[in-house]
Amino acid sequence: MGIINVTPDSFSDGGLCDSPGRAIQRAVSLIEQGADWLDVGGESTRPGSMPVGVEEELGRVIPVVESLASMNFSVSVDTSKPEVMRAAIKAGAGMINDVNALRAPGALEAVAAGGVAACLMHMKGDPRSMQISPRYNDVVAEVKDFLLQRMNAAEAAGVSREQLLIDPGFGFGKAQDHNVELLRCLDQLCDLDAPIMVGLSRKSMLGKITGNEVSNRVHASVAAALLAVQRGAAIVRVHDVKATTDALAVYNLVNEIV
Ligand code: 8Y7
Repeated sequence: MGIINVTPDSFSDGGLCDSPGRAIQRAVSLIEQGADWLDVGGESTRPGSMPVGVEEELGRVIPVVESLASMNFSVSVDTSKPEVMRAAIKAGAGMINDVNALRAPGALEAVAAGGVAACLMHMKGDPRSMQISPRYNDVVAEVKDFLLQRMNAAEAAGVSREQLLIDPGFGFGKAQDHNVELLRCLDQLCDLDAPIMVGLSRKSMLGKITGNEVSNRVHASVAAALLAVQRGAAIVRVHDVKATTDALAVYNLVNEIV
């Protein structure tokens, strides 16, 4: 899954597209590089970021979704707002990627009515404060428990099990040890019986390991994506699509995955 950020303040400028035209150009390029999905986002969720209004987010995201869907690309929309979810689904989105796991009032209903896929991501706290000393007794068990609860809530609201994906939310209310433990033990999420999606691309977890700035985290990101796939991830959300698909081509051939 290739990342298309239509925000002026995203964490990694590699995905930055400040006009619909540039977003579409980047999308076509990512598809050519081997992306199966495009994740379009209009609100930055990086640590410390401020919320964006509904109208602002709709204006950034919907024109891009309409164009990409009309080109028959599979479009995911990164949003936590039910209004944006409904408009995105109407515009042709096939997936809602919600870092808030459909906890906003009306979000579960929007996905149930739309019948599209939804990625439920774990986040402890909110983007403003989540990186202030996050604590867990057992990070893997707690993330798993949260995801199971959200899957059950989704099903109770009429979202079918087949619509759901799950994501441990690397960097969302997690210290370095938590992130590493979650990647090491990612296969334990397979018990939940939903496809696993991960976002590790260029994240500070990789900066802490390598000492590299955001602009120089491609190699570490590719390694992390491969480790996640090896442990059961079905979708990797990345900025560097060509580097990742090349690595996965080697991985798949050696593992006889056609
Ligand atoms: C993730 C994500 C971000 C992630 C899913 C970034 C929107 C920060 N991270 N969605 N979004 N998983 N599902 O660095 O890890 O891209 S935003």
